[in-house]
Amino acid sequence: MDEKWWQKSVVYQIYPKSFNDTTGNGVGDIQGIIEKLDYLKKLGVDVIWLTPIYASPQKDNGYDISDYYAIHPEYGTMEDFEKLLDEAHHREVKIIMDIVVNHTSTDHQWFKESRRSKDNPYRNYYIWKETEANIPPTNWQSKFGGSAWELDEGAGEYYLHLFDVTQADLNWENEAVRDDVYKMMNFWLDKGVDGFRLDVINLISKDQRFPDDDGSVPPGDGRKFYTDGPRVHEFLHEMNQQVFKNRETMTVGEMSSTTIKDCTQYSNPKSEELDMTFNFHHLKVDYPNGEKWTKAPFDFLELKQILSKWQIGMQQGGGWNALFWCNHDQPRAVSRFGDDTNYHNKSARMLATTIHLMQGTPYIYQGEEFGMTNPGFDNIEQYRDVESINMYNMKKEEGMSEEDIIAILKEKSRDNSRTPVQWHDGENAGFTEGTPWIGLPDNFATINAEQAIADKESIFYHYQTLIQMRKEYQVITEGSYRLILPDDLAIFTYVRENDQESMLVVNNFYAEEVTLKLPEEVKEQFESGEVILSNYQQPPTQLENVTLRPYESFVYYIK
Ligand code: TEU
Repeated sequence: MDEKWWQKSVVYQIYPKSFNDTTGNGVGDIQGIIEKLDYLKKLGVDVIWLTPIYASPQKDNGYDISDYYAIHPEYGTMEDFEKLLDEAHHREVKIIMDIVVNHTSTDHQWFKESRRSKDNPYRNYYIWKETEANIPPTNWQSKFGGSAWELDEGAGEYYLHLFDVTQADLNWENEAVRDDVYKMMNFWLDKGVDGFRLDVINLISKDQRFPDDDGSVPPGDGRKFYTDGPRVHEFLHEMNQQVFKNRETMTVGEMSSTTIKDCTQYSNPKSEELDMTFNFHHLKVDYPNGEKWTKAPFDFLELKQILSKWQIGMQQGGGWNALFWCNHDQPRAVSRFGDDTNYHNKSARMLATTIHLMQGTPYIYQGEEFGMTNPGFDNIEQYRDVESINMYNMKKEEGMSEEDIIAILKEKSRDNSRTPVQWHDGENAGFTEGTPWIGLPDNFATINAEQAIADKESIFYHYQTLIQMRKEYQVITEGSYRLILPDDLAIFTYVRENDQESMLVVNNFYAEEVTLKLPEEVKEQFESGEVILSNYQQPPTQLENVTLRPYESFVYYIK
């Protein structure tokens, strides 16, 4: 295997707005990130992924960019950013930027020009359609609710926005758009950034017929006409040739509602598109019938099945997975798949082991390394996210009770992961000396970074160990993957294997004790193996009828 540096790396995602505020304005900033680099170095991560820090009206916290070449003033200056790059590189930590090129903010100069007139040179930078009698050009729905088309009175036409109405989709059919995007990406790479996370990059190519969705394939919101669309592989190959080729970059594409087939193509080095892909299928196991806005437990068997299918499928197709439980759009992992109250430490460590020992590049979302939880906001006033607020209004209109809506938001809102990082038990958890832009859960008194560093048994050190293991054990990078006990209702266990080494990973996903009944051949294989990781102080010493304790997790290894 021709190994790439990012195959042995672990990435740490920073959502700057909620990371660390040094100015007292209640919003995190670049200097705040610099302050915490030594902390990240102690954790051992190799790469930082910064969510968007470009100039933006912040309707979607920076995913609505108004100037790709400028830093959002609340976060600091270009000098601050250059300092961050230097300081990170000095510590051998790389930085990848989040690039949002499916859409721009409607405050972007291109859009301002575009809406002016039909013969403006920028008109064709976006997707404009004329229709009769105030009916949107298609029945496509925005991901944040409502029609994906907005009538611009001045322009006299509709423009497409798959996300918020202030996030207008760029027209990738237009070569000038593509050239401008590549130029901008080269600008950041020339500055020294180490790569990109590409926001919803599999949505950039739309079916140019713009048909109505007849609903024959759920969810019938139009996505089948632009997800992994007709020219997406062509565009990404072109981007690769014009931007990434002959550089040591790392690129990860965020793929919405995608397929294994497409993701192997995006990330197989032979196609020369991207290095790896995020997909979200394993994070829809608590969306009954595909519906996010419900309150539901997660389907454990489905979770195992999906993760395993992607492990095997991507390996077979020569692709590469990004591994993750959480990001800034997802609820906190320990609250969602673990027990954030009674088994906080055990379940968070168990979840970390489960995902980190798979094949791919693991991502840690800020605060996950010491088990930050959902805040449990029970009043709509506490929510900030545009998607959550839209949903609240829509459900209200549909007649759902306040109580039911809040119960859903408490579990599903994107704000769950956007609360400030809990650094210590002091005021505002050490995030800001001002008023934080979004509230914090009370549990920062006990769940915080300082406490985690002081406790040798903490979640933090468990992550630190997992990061080191990836460097030490080649089998984690290149080994095959085999799911054991696929039908077991509580245990997620798998084997990783290469010519020299084997690893047996065992995880109890529940608070009840359960007997581990491994197949004979697995027990034999690991009979003289040793435990190299565990979340209990005394892990089992053999594999015959072991009773797993609540959220118990351990790893057997044999060479
Ligand atoms: O998210 C894309 C996306 O489709 C989501 O995960 C989205 O949050 C979900 O569908 C809502 O239910 C990316 C960014 O990560 C997200 O923060 C942005 O809001 C979005 O793109 C638009 O740029």
